[in-house]
Formats: sequence, structure tokens, C-alpha cells
Amino acid sequence: MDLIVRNAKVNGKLTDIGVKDGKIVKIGKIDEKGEVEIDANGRLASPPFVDPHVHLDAVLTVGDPRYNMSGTLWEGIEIWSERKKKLSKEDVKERAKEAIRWAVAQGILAIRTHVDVCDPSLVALEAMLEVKEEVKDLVDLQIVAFPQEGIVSFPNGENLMRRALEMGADVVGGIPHYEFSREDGIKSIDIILSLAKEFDRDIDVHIDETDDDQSRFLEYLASKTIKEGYQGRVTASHTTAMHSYNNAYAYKLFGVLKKAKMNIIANPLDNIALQGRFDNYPIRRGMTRVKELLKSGINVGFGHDSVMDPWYPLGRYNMLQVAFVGLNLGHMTGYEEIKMAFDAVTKNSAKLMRLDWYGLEEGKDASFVILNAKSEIDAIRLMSEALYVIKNGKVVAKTKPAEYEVNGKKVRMEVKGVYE
Ligand code: 17E
Ligand code: FE2
Repeated sequence: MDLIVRNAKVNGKLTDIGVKDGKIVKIGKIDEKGEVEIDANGRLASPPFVDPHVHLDAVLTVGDPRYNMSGTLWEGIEIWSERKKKLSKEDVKERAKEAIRWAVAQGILAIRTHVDVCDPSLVALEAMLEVKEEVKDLVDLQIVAFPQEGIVSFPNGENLMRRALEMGADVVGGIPHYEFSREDGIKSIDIILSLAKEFDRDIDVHIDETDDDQSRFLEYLASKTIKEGYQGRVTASHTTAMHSYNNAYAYKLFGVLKKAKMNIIANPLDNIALQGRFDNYPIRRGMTRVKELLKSGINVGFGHDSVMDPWYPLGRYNMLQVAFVGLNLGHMTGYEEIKMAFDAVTKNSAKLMRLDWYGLEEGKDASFVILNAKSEIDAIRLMSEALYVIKNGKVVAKTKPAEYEVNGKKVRMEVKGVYE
């Protein structure tokens, strides 16, 4: 075998993982010797982290041309609109690739990025299409044609979307709550479905990213999805208005979402920063109903959304940080609920991105991580380093963990018998 990982924790048991020709060929005790051997030393082997929602064209631009002082989505869009005028292909490529290195170093091997196409030059898209090719040995990148300033409300918006899909964008995006009127928002969803069908692409729409409980584009997206037979191919990102819906309406909506096999993405970092900004105390949290959606069988992933951009000033591109914030924000501190938060940054997002290579199983691609923890829960609690990041059987990233000492004695922040 080309690579053997020894003594890794898989589904709660210690085992070996054997790799040949970029595939996982065996999970179990392996007697032969491998070309390369790694001792996982009892640490957790996990399928890699997946970021299903980020804006790589905007990463690392925080403060340029100015900081977001109101903290609203709207000021973020204004600042980005100014920054967008200065974009060059090199600028976009350098920032996106830097963020991708941060991501891979911390165990992310698949990313879905929205790229703003409300720009007649489509320079960001051109840059990101090149990046996708250039990083393909590091990360599986999907590109969403994202109309940040609207499909109907931005001059020539529909045409720009079409051009983006012709150039090779993988997924059709949208932003109905930002369109000038409710009618324009509805019209934009009709256009999204018709483009998706024409180009045979999946859909991932920024939708109802507001605290306005009257923002109900999600129900229309779900209804269109069912009518057009697009079940399972549609993702609704943000849906923060759902936080403010009345329970009777939310209950009815969940039924429609299930019929549509709708995927939902919450973005805990951006959601807690951007929502609630028009409230006085008590201030709403503004994240969609993650726990309730998951418990009713609807697929939910967590996205990073921003890394140091006009919408969210912090972030180091770590999905365990996202899971940590998301589970705290969503009252998901029950034992099983913490594990659900781990799924939201791994397999749930692989499912919505329809990554057929994904999974720590025999026959799947040998793309997985060894985390510096014994369990998923401890990985979140400790925000563990990814000791080894393996893609298609090759070690693409390594991290030496911090060692803590007090009075010359090693300190291990783990409790025997707990979360092992
Ligand atoms: N654009 C948008 O419409 N919403 C967001 N949360 C970000 C960009 C980050
Ligand atoms: Fe976003």
C-alpha cells in the first residue's frame, strides 16, 4: 500500500487506514508495510472539513476602502461595491489563494465559493476560474455565479448571470431579498430556476438574509423547486428571517422544505455579526433554526462565509471555530447536538455539494484529516489542529500542535474517560 495510517480513531475504535492509488482500500488491522506510514497515536481520523459557503473574491479586504461601522449587511455591500472597482485578476487570485492555504492547513478540502458577477468585466469570476484549476490538487472548489446587487435590480443582471454560466460557473446563485421589490425577488427566483435548468446546474441562493419576518422568499424557492422537479439540487443560504418567523408559519414551511429536499446553510459568524443590528434590547441572534431543521430531517451545513472582509472582520478560516460559534448560538450543547454541529462542518455540506468522493470509507478517495483530539466533541472544544491533511493519498498539510507547560510540567487539556 502507498500509505498506511496506524492507530487512528474511526467511529470510536482504534484502527489502521490503508491507501492505494489515491483511494481508501482498507479500514481495519493491516499487517503489511506501507510505502509511507503515519502513526496517528490514538487521534481522530475524520473526513475533511467542507466549507459550503464563502466569498473568496472578497476575503482579506477588511478595512479597504473602509471598515463597516454599522455592522449591517447593507453597509457591507456598499463597501464591497467600492472595493470591487479596484479589483484586478492578480489581486483576487492572490487573496483567494492565500485564504485557501489557511483553509487546507486546517483540514478543509472542499469549498463552495460565491463570486460576485454584478460587474460587467467579470474579472473576479475570470480570476476564480483560474484559481479553481490552479488549486485542484489541494481543494475541490465549486463556483457560484452570485449576483451581489441583484439579477433584476442590477443593470443587465440576467445577462451577466448567463455569461458567468457560459464561462464555467458551477452553480446558480441569487439574492431575492436584496432585489428592489417583492415582485422583483420572485422574478429573480424564476430566472434562477430557468437558468439552472437550461445549463443543468445546481442552485445555491442567498435568501432571506434579514431580520424582516415578512421576507418569505424561501417558501417560493421551495415551491418552485418542487414544481420544476429540482429536489435535492437546491440550497438556501442564510435564511436568517426564519429566526423571526412565527412558529405556526415555520412549522408549515418545514413541511414544504422537506418535500423540496431543500438544503440549508447557516453562517454563524456572519449571522451573529450582521443580524439584530436594527434591534434594541433584547437583540435577536438572527441565525436560522438549525437545531429544529436538523431534528426534522432537513440537511443543514455551516459555512464560514467571510474571512476578514466588509461583512465580518475576523476569522482564520477554521471550520471548528464555525462549529463552536454555531452550536453555542443555536443552543446545541446537548451531547448529541454537539456532534450534529461537527456533521454541519463535514458530511452535511459534502452532501449538499454532492461530493461523491467524500467519506472515510473503503472505496472513497483517500482525502481525510487526523485531528489532535480523540473525538469530534473534543475537536470542537479544543479547536484541534489538523495534524495531517491527506488529499488523494498525499499529505498536503501538517501541523505541529502547541505544547503547554506549567512549572516545567506538561499540561494536557483532556479529561480521562470524557469525550474519548
Ligand atoms: N454578501 C452577502 O449578501 N451576504 C453576506 N453574508 C456576505 C456577502 C458575506
Ligand atoms: Fe454569503
